[in-house]
Amino acid sequence: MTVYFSDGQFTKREELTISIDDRGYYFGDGVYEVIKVYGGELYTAKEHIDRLFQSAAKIKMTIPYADVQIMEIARELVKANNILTGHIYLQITRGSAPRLHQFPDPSVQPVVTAYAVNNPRPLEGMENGVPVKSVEDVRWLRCDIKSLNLLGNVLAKQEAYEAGCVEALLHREGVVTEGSASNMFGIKNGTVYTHPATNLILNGITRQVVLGLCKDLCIPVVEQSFTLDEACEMDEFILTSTTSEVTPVISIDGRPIGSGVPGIITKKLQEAFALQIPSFIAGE
Ligand code: PSZ
Repeated sequence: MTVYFSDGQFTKREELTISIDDRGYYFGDGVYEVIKVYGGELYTAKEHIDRLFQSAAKIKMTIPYADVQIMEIARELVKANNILTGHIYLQITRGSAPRLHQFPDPSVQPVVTAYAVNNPRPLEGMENGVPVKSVEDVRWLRCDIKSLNLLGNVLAKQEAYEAGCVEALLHREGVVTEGSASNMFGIKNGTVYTHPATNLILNGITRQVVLGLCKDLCIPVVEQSFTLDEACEMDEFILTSTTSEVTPVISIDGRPIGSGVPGIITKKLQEAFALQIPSFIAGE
């Protein structure tokens, strides 16, 4: 039995109801987070919950819970669903009210929904690397908000999939921003380059972990944007996300990166990443 959290309580999936008037449904008017679970433990949960509150504040929405309560809901879902390796999905919409663009009356409470699923680590992609396709980034200018409005991301991901790639490498007029659901890093002559955490990207929690690992490993980092042409000339390329961890990118638009196989710095970062996840089990 799958246990969800909805409307202030834990509910069976079959018994969960969402209103037709939910603003998430009409407008994508809400924010969300995905938190990874390793060995039954939440990973970087505080960072994700802090970002959830920041996203909510940026869209002028007040979450009807304290951060510790959100953490407790996430923990409870892990327990109730026996999650070992998987993730929590948590979303908050501006509530349910007749369809008008302007905010509803303050008495309308935001709707918090969450669930947990088992989901194995994507070891094949992490080991062998993945191809990406460049796609024009046509999203709005507040990509720093983890908003439910994902049409730009969805269309980009689909375009990549149709080209046989697993991720879209987004660029604004030739300047690389991020992936449709990941952050992008290039490595050239031993230095790691990635787009700075501005309004044009989501400042990924995994991105921040990887930047910390670079520091620990004395790998120089430059948080500066680079072009699509420069991306193709990198020695190594990486994408990161909560579920993809550190995944090597082996080609862009069919052009191999470096020698077309995961590189040395990529492997170093993957190793360091694996060592800091809770309950790390070698080879899992
Ligand atoms: O399961 C999945 O496919 C997931 S879980 C998280 C994501 C995808 N993506 C998060 C994300 C994103 O949507 C965009 C546009 N940029 C960067 C990221 C990476 O953020 P973190 O590392 O916090 O997951």
